[in-house]
Amino acid sequence: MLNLFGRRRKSASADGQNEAPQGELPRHVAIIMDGNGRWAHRRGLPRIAGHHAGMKTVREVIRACDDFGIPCLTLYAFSTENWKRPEGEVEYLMRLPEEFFRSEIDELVDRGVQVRFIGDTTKLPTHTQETVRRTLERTKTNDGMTVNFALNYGGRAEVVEAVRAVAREVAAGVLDADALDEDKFAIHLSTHGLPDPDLVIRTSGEVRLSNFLIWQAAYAELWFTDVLWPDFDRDQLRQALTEYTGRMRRFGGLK
Ligand code: V07
Repeated sequence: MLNLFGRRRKSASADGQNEAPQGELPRHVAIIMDGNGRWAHRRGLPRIAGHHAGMKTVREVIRACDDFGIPCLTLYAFSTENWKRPEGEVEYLMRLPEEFFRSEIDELVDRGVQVRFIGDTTKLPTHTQETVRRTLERTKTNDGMTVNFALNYGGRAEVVEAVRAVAREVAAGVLDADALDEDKFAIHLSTHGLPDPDLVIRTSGEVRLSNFLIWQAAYAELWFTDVLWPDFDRDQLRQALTEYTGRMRRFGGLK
């Protein structure tokens, strides 16, 4: 059902499935989607089967965030380190954006989701870049939640790129080096226009940031789970959010 703004209304389902935890929700959730390979291995399946299952979780988590009213979600889909994986696996991963586009774009548009990308997409195969372009094109006028895919992303590389941009401004005489501050610096990051992540989630038991949003996550709450990414679902997300709102209540006003 469409509301006055032509957007689909969030329907409160009878089973409470769509209900967000009470309290101050994060404005931006960022997720390191780890454990696809291990999930597949445990089932005697090839790693790519894990990535495929992981893509279904991406769909479910976007739906859940939209239903809960989380305005922004960033997903670490491919890191600059991931090129070191076997060639066949990388090739498969580079097809996932197309597959996702094919099966999900209508629902994303219907929900008013705006898709963005961070990372150096110019180094991706042409067919992947083409999907990135089409996805941006199809969702650019949407005014619902933002889903930000990190593709060929590395936090340090992003910071270095921003430093380069600042250095160019200083060299060109448009910026006084002493006038540089955190806000003026952050303008040059690829997340410009998005709020900093309030909550970073990592699945599959690793307790590290692994070069993900290192500048932006400076004040983020961190939540780790042993659940493998393909097994992550709405209920785990709700758990993470419930813990987040609890922490906010306890530290209310002090942060
Ligand atoms: C990828 C599935 C999720 C688990 C982590 C790694 C594998 C969704 C996308 C995607 C990318 C662009 C886009 C829409 C969806 C994706 C890669 C890997 C490279 F516009 N999942 N997913 N891209 N995995």
